[in-house]
Amino acid sequence: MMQRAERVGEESLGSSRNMESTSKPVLYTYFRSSCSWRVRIALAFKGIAYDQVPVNLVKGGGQQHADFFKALNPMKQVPALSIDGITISQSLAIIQYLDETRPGPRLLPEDTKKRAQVRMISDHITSGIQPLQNLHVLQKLEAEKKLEWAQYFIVNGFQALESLLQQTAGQYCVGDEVTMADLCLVPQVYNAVSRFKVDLAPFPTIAKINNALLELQIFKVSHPSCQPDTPPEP
Ligand SMILES: N[C@@H](CCC(=O)N[C@@H](CS)C(=O)NCC(=O)O)C(=O)O
Repeated sequence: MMQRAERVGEESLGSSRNMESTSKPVLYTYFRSSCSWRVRIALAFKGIAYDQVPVNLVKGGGQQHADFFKALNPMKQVPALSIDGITISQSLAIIQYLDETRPGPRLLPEDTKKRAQVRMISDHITSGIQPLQNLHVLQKLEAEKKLEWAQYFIVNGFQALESLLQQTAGQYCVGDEVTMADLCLVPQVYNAVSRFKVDLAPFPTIAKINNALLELQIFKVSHPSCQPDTPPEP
């Protein structure tokens, strides 16, 4: 029997072929995926209504490997966003598309130096930390090595990030406005603390910015604890 996400995904895929650009975007997402959370925050920031199709990354070997999803993202990773007649994968590409096409406050600042700093911090997290502790990588390691591996690469990345943020931060990662860098920071910290038990005490700047951001509604509504595919509390 077809899995729910697969069935819903195929229905969404079918209907998206007929979608006008005015249809609601469809986000392929997993509640605990830090990369999906980045995009959920961006959608909330821009005030965009959207539908979610959950792609369970662990159930039955992972629904990211299902044919319907491979057709959307051959890399077999969430997120993917179907919007305006195309499907975009890679969270930063999605966020930048939303920023360039939707009105409202910008996630990439006008100022070129600040924009470079936002991209630097975003890339630092999305290229320099998250891929090294992604599910696919950890699945290649012996069970007893996984935690140590993930902690090593997160702590290594956070040590550099702490120094970078000391130069760029105001209230948030770059100055006092929410930017794409903040959308990368909060999910990475959540992942580090909740999943890999990383101690934030050596990273006071990261911790302070993270706490400030978590007070904002856009981070609350997109949080992994309250998504349609979040399992009920045990
Ligand atoms: N660079 C990609 C990374 C996407 C990614 O790694 N997604 C993870 C979840 S956060 C995933 O789908 N992993 C599935 C797997 O490793 O099998 C992005 O920013 O969207």
